[in-house]
Amino acid sequence: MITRTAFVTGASSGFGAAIARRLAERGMKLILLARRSERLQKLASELGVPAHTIACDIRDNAAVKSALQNLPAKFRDIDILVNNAGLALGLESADKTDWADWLQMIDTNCTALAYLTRLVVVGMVERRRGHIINMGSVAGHYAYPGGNVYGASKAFVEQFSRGLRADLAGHKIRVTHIAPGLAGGSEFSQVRFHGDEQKAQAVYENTQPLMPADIAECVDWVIHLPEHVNINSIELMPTCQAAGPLAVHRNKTA
Ligand code: NDP
Ligand code: 8X3
Repeated sequence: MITRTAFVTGASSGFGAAIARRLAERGMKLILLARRSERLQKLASELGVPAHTIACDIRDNAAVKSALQNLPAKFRDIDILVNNAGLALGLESADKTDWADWLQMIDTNCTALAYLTRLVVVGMVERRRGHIINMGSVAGHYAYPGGNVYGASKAFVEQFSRGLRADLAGHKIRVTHIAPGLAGGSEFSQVRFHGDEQKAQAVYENTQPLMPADIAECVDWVIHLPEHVNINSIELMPTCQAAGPLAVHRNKTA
């Protein structure tokens, strides 16, 4: 049996690390990308399958291209690309937000994801084999105060996934978009609130959020369905979460 190769971005933490562990349990070879090298090395040493690490900023096009061109031979044929690296920064309303945060979200969640996909999909088309899994968010479906550019970046991920489906359906390449809701067990909120632990923890207070293993379960499921089955999109939330009503602003009465 051919051992498949999966490329997981954002593997140093949260969803990405859980996905890597799950796919390693399935015996896949892994390519792991994130900025924090030590974390990747540690994870790679624990997986028990061949793993190649790429420690770089995914926004650095030249570094990403060079890393792909220099993949060791046994990792070159990428079967599964999990575009998971991403982040939210800030929860301020549009008039108060930090422009640098907006740019970083767009560069990471949209531009870098599209660039890596553009590079990897060429080989998939040549081999007529592959599965691209893109990590979106419920924030791309439902607007909430302060979600502005983060939500828009995740809406990009969903529409890009649809576009890829349209392009790749004839090449035996599957594309799946996964949109999780409130999820703990990762660094997402610490990153969003720039290291403010109190604010980060408040997000999960008195809830039972999704956990990274729940997302890994979805990835594992869509990959292991028969190859003629393509799950286009999954939206999942913890049971304690649901989409809220439309917002109506009412003027205060005296
Ligand atoms: P984490 O912060 O735990 O993980 C994010 C991962 O992305 C890390 O491995 C980080 O690695 C990597 N990353 C971020 N920026 C870069 C960069 N510039 N270059 C390379 N790697 C980068 O969060 P989650 O696991 O929760 O998030 C994973 C994905 O899931 C994200 O796309 C997020 O938007 C999405 N998501 C999260 C939800 C949640 O509530 N947690 C819900 C819905 C979607 P490093 O810092 O080492 O570079
Ligand atoms: C993460 C979920 O609701 O914080 O994408 O935007 S949310």
